[in-house]
Amino acid sequence: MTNTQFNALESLSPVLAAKEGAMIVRLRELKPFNKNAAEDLIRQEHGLHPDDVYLKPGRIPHIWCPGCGLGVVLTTFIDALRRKKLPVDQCAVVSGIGCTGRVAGYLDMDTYHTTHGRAIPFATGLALARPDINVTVFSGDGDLFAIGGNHLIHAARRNVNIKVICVNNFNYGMTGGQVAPTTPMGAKTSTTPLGNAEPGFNLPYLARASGAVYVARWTTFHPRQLAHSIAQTFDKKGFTFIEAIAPCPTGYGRPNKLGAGLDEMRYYREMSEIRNGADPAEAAITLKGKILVGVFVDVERPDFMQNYTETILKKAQPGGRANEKGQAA
Ligand SMILES: Cc1ncc(C[n+]2csc(CCOP(=O)(O)OP(=O)(O)O)c2C)c(N)n1
Ligand code: SF4
Repeated sequence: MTNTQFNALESLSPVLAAKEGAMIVRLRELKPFNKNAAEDLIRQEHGLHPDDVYLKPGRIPHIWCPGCGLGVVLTTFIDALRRKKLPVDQCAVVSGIGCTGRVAGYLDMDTYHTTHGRAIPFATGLALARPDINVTVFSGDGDLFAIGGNHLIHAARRNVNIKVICVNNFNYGMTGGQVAPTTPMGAKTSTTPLGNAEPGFNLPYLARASGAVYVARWTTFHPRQLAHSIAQTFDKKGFTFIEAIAPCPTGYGRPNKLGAGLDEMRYYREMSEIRNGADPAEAAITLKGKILVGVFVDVERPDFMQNYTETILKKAQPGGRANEKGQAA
């Protein structure tokens, strides 16, 4: 029930509204959005920030908790767009569900907030239909590697031309800090109060083994390197994967006594070791161990579109099978 509906009910029957009010979730209504009017207002109040041209000012303030690392990752993405001078009408961002999935709602370009785990199949369709635009998938570790894990490995195997940015905060942030496939063994979450009994995925190793042509990992303590990596992926053809480790003081920091968001960031600074070119097999994350960061993989191989064109499309043309041994044209 929206606030307007609730207020109408309250004016008709305060008793019923009070009774219902305890049970009904009241949704925050989004004000009608006029970008020009919003920008004018911002200009009058404090002037436009250079990033504002990439954001929907009417959608701010965002929903993220104080100290959350998501704002840093979003800023590095904008930084990369600016460095590459990529026009927003040549970009699309697809995200799944979760705190990270909210990124799609804040960017002022073609963005799609899809269902949980389905950002990659959605982006695959988009990338195949519009090979001329830059398609980025922005989603959480739970979204991409739990419910969406199968989609990710197959898109990497096919080398579909999409750029994946996975924000890894080691838990399901949005739904209450449950254990995720990235939670390090021994770490506490709301569903593993005694410690996680399972090892977490090594995301760069998994992405590389599945076929990604570019694989990097940075933390929010490395915004410049992260922005540089994101910009590099814009120039690559094929499936690229960047893991951005980000503090989630609410879901992960609290049970693991990592302190506030800034303390968690300090922790990542202390624990990170930059090793560009390292074998992703060595990049597993343990509870107290070092966190390898850097660009681990940067290779070339034909992307899905090229393979599909060579293998099927060309042969499907009249006379296209003439060169096949023993086959009539
Ligand atoms: C099919 C389905 N299952 C479960 C959910 C509930 N759900 C919403 S977000 C989420 C986890 C998100 O975790 P992650 O992708 O790590 O993102 P974060 O919130 O940490 O950024 C879950 C399980 C859902 N929305 N849809
Ligand atoms: S729950 Fe975690 S990931 Fe979600 S907004 Fe809060 S700090 Fe960020």
